[in-house]
Amino acid sequence: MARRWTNDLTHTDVTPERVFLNRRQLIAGLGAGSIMAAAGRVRAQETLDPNDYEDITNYCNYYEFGTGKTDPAENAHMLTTEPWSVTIDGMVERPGEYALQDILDKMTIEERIYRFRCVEAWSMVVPWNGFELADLIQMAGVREGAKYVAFETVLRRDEMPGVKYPVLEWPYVEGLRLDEAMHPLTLMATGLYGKPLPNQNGAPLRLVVPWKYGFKSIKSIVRITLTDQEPPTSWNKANAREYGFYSNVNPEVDHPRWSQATERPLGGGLFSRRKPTLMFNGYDEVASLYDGMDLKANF
Ligand SMILES: Nc1nc2c(c(=O)[nH]1)N[C@H]1C(S)=C(S)[C@@H](COP(=O)(O)O)O[C@H]1N2
Ligand SMILES: [Mo]
Repeated sequence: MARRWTNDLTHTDVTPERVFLNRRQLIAGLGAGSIMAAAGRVRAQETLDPNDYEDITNYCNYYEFGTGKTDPAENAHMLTTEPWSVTIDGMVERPGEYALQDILDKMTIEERIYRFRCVEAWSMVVPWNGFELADLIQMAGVREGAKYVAFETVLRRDEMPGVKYPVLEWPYVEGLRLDEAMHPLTLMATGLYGKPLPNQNGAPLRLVVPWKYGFKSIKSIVRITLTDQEPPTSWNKANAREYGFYSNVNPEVDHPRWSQATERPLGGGLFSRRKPTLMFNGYDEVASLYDGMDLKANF
């Protein structure tokens, strides 16, 4: 199938490469003394790739494993990710429990280098591996009248120490409008940086919607339900004033407690400078999905 999508990013945009280049520039402009002074705050390795791989995998949110920044990295190994299946139900032609292995056998895994921007204003460029959500939804077949797609994360009290705390209502749930879900940018990720997804990043299957804030990217998905009603979403249920259903990256709509006009690229340490955030995180090709909509009211 001819893809309706082209990437404007390459491996040189991936977070570790950018850090590497900034470091070179900075070091060129610094005297030896300031390099030594900076060494405590900046990694002194020749290449930063292994550390930056740690940055994206450790500075993560997976509240089912705890709310501390390092809890998911410490606890997520408890999650059993094999065997895995995804129930696809609701307004589909072929509802049922789909074994992940059967899904993967039918999908072409490709690499997608996407900007990824969290609501807390940090950003990265991440090489994901995965397949288009549209292809999975087509496998189950869309029934007439379906308008939304609801997603659910696995809930296992014995494997997820964070779910004894009522930080959120469990299981974690998310949702997209059907046209957002069918957009070729919308990815079901199975890996990152050329490796299988680490548990804390949502193994074995997580959503990536690169023009929306990071919390839309629901992890470890076990259920996908097509409906004609806007589905509830975890962060909206927790705080409707701060988190809307759409959650499109929008520099003109601030979070009630902070500005969304700029972002801080992650992994840079000393080299990290705020830069302007782009509408739809730079993915202009999705703008037509929202023609005629008030994106301040539908934040
Ligand atoms: N099930 C589940 N999915 C989740 C979360 C979570 O706590 N639980 N956190 C979200 C938030 S707030 C963000 S920013 C991203 C972080 O993804 P990453 O850790 O892979 O960078 O995952 C999202 N998906
Ligand atoms: Mo987040």
